[in-house]
Amino acid sequence: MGRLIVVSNRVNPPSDASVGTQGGLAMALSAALREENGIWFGWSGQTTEAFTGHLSIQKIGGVTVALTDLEAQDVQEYYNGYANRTLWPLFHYRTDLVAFERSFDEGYLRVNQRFADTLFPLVEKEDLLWVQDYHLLPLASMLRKHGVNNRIGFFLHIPWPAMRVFQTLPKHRELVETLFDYDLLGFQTEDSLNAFQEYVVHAAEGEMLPDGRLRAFGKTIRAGAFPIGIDSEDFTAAATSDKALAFYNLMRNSQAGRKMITGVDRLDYSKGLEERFLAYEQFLNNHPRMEGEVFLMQIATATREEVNTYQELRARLDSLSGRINGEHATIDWVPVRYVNRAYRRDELAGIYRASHVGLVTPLRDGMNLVAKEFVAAQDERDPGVLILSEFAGAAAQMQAALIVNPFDRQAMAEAIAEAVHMPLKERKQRHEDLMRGVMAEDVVWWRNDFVAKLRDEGEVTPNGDTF
Ligand code: GDG
Repeated sequence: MGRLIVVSNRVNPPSDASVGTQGGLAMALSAALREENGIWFGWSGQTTEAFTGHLSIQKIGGVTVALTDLEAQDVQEYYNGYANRTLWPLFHYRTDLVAFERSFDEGYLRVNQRFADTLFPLVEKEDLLWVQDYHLLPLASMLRKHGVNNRIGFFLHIPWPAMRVFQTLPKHRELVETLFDYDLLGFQTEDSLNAFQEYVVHAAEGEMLPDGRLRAFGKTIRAGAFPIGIDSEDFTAAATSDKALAFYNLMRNSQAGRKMITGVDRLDYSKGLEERFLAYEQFLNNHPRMEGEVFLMQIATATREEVNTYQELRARLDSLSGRINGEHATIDWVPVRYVNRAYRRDELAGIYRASHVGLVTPLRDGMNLVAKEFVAAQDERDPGVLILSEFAGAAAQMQAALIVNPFDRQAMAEAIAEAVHMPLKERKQRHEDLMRGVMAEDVVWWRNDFVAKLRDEGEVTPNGDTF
């Protein structure tokens, strides 16, 4: 059996130095790579004066990683540009924030080409390739031009947008055509899968075959929904570790009997943080008796700080949290604790466990792992309540949460009130339901399902057709 080669923008297998900070995805991919003697290929995070194509191959935490440097201009145009200023907002339905610049386009294709050029000499006949996320959409088509005939799969971690939204992207058709050089495309949800199928059928003159395969541009591929999970067992264990317990106690002691409503997000406009703050303010206005009885703990770790939109969002959130605190705080109560620093994973687990309510209210999200982590970290004897946006991919699997429309401020305010007052019996019932799904559909289930489908079905012919 061939090796597994995972390709992603950044490569982050767990090393001893990073224990406690790694996400479940990195853990799950690393485990597969260790088991299958695979390679994790991607950008080192470093820049060089001129691109050399040199690969640094090393073992980190038992995983072989192959890293390439990029030029500063590459990072600017490909990563900060096309990936994070064009595709990210577009795929999250924020056409108002999309920047189309020719240099971004060129940089994106150049970096994908550089990835393909440096990766292809490493590929052996039986290897299976698995490309991750929106940074690398056209990679397979460039590898095919190098004569790589191996199975190549692709998984999109973010939503695939509705057809008319996607069509606002210049050269949308060319981009989709490159996807037909994969053998298997994975989306987070049926919703994203359907949106992609709709584009293929209605905008690319393609067709869906009776067995679900998609045919267009003279090629046939498979596509499916593979909802990603977390490392559920480990996360549950982390929530009762010493470190988590210390954080749990710290939180509970600082709560003074008040109920804690918690949000944990990257500081990103897709996460609906402003709408969440405003809904919480609405809740305080609707329920003045709750003043002094609850507080919002929002952890929002800064990301993509080079991109203006993120700096502007941060400034708006600073001012909004300041305003809510200014209006509602008393000398012994602060309604919003707004924190921009990052915590270790086990510390986060302790914070989730000490929470009475988890607020996960993105405006759009491929999946949202925080929703699953929140559930996994609860004490089943006295579980907190999850409030979840209907626009998070996770909502499809987590209907036992309080599902809300994050654009409806009043409805969110009332969901907060309902969660704060929910009787123990109902909380336990909902949690049991949610926990069953989180444990069964974890990250290993996700990975195994995708890899098995990529490996097992059909022979791949040189022209990319699968029979
Ligand atoms: C993309 C898609 C999809 C957050 N703050 C800290 C911290 N985190 C961790 C969380 C969670 C992860 O970051 C965030 O994952 P999400 O799924 O919520 O969101 P994205 O980063 O946008 O991820 C998303 C995901 O890919 C996987 O496919 O679910 O839809 O957008 O694990 O816990 N971790 C630590 N300290 C923090 O302060 N250690």
